[in-house]
Amino acid sequence: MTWIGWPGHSWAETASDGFRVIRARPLGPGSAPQSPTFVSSYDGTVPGPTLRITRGEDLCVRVVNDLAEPTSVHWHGVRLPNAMDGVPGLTQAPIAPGTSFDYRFRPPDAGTFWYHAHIGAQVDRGLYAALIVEEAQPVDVDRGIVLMFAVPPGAGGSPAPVLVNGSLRPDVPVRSGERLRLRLINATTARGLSLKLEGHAPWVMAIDGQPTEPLLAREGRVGLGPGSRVDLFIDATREGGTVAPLVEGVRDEQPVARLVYQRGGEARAARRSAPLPLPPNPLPAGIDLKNSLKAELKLGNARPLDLTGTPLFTVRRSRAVNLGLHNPSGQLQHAARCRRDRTRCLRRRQSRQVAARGPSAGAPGHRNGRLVRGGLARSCCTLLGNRSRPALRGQPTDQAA
Ligand SMILES: [Cu+2]
Repeated sequence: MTWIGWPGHSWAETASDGFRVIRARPLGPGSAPQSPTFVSSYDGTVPGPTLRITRGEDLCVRVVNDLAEPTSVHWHGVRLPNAMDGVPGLTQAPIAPGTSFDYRFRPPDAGTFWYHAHIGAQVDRGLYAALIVEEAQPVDVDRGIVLMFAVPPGAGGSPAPVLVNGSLRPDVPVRSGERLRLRLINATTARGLSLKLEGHAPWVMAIDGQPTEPLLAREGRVGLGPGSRVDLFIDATREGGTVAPLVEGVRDEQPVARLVYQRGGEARAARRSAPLPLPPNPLPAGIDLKNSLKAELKLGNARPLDLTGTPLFTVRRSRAVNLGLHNPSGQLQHAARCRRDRTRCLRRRQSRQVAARGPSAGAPGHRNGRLVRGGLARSCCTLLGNRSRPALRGQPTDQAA
């Protein structure tokens, strides 16, 4: 699989000890921001450089802080040692201006992840980028494309505009006949997305970095909660010179990007056969519910998280936790996320229904978190070997339930 560069992406510099160096720095007049609203960046672009490794390799990143304020980096969705999780004041000291911090870990899972600053609103100001862990085995696609969705800070309008890879309504060049792997990343902190690619029938291949049985997204529509990722396979069946809009929203659809077929290609009448599932990651297939710890959590209004306070519960490593998530508001849906661990929704729906509502609405499989509409939802979280404090994080989204 080859990667065709995207404006704004760059490759990180490598230090003599093999660490890739990433600089958190202000986005000055000399840099090339695609949106004037971002003020910070990794290496001068928003999003920052896409990091790619193959499963089984160590990720070695030296984050240099060239900002005037402290920062730290969180690796969203990756199961990793506690000390690498990037939560200032809990898992590490903040990286002071003019200093650096070395992150080194071996992600156990292949998939689509992302990294971002973990202090205040730095992520919304431009400190985010993609982390791709490639499968060790070849995957049957011609090309991979990362699409990161964000809302520019201070954006007005209802709904606020959605940027794709830092740009407003960019064109994504494609060739007739190729099978693409689209890695969609919702890099917003509070905006759920409902995305639809006109004229194509995407296969949903992975959700939150974990492979799922390939399933056709009904009407080409997929849902992504804040922070979520979906991997799609798309057969580019149209002829050269045509365009296919990618739209966002359910009632008020707005175009956020376009697939632009390069000229000269012939349309493919037949789609390729259904893809094989992506190779599995090392996660347990079953959950021991009988011996699980039952806990309930009420999702209240957003308030500062006291990471050093009394834990919600304490549980032996590897024991399953059967967690009821209660959203009393009935109005807003909440995004709940289990950090450094995976959760699994207990109420399975038929895949056809799942496709109709978008895959993140309740597809079976391991996830980072889920959206909780008014009422009670139940998720199961198995602590898979982090001798640490996985954090549950919930916040209201800006979508009505
Ligand atoms: Cu995150």
